Amino acid sequence: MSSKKKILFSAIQPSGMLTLGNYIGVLSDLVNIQRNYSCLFCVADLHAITVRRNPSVLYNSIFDIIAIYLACGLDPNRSILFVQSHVYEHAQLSWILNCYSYIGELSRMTQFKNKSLQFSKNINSGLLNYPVLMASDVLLYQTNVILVGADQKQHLELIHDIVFRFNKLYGNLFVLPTSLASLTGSKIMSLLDPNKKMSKSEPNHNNTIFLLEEPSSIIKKIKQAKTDSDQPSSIIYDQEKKPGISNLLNIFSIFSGLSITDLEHQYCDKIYSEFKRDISELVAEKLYLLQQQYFDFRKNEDYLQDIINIGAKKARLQAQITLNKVYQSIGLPVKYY
Ligand code: ATP
Ligand code: LTN
Repeated sequence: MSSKKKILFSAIQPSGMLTLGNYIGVLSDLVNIQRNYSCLFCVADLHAITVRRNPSVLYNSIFDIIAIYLACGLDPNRSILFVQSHVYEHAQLSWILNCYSYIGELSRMTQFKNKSLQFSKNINSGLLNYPVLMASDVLLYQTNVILVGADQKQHLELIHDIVFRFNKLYGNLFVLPTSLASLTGSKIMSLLDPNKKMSKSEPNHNNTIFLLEEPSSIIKKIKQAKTDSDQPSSIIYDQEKKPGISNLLNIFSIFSGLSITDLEHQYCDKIYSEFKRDISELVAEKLYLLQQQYFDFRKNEDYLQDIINIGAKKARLQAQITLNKVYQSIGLPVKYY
């Protein structure tokens, strides 16, 4: 990695089938992003075990995500691609940072509250400490820029609080990261309830487009997506009054490369069904191409394993430098290998 470029970190949990939200949030612009930053891409498997998972499903999802990253243009010679649990320093730093995080601030996190309701029989302390592990992911690499979807804002604020707290006590040890919301910075919303985030753990699959979904099913779901009830129908971006059409305009804009204003002009005298036909065909076609690339990578698990072995080695070299500095600053002896 070139030392002149800023360091960018991004991660995806292997918590289910990836969605269009994940794609637009963090995967759609990887080629450009790698040109501009020194990148680390991580499969956040330790984050995923905050919820009970079937071991073989979890194992396979980790390799699925590696293959998706590659299909989206991640170049392993240019960027570091690794699995979080292979770099032990994440868990070590996380323990230390837990001692600098407060139960009050962690229990106020919206994601913690939502997941506690969703998994009310398993409100484990990993769910509460989840954002501290996320802070460790980022801070270990002296990350300048975090690539995350717009839904992670609250966790980023917590990372800032931890950095300020730690740096105030021990000097400027951690870099204060900023966030890069890819392309539009949009949060992609659920198809049938555009006031809710599109999520892989959503039980009603009609709300979500999965990256590996059949083209015909993608077309059907977009055609059924909730639009707004104003008459006559108008294809105008207005997040508050027209959340359904605005969500589809965001998606259309990313997939077509056209601005939202261009799309509004192009469809000013068209009806919702024509608009939906065009966007659904475009999304289905582009995702079909992505799927072909994905299947090519996914069938060679040995190759994927080689990539993550190399990625973990490179990531550890960087992570150990930061962890040693943390040890020294808080009074723990450093172990030299
Ligand atoms: P879950 O639904 O299980 O909580 P998730 O998809 O929200 O999963 P991750 O897999 O960890 O969580 O998300 C990976 C990245 O994709 C994150 O940076 C997240 O912000 C982004 N992302 C997820 N959903 C959306 C969405 N609807 N719109 C934009 N970005 C998203
Ligand atoms: N919590 C994130 C995934 C994640 C992450 C990270 C994102 C784990 N560690 C570090 C950016 C940086 C989510 O989207 N659910």
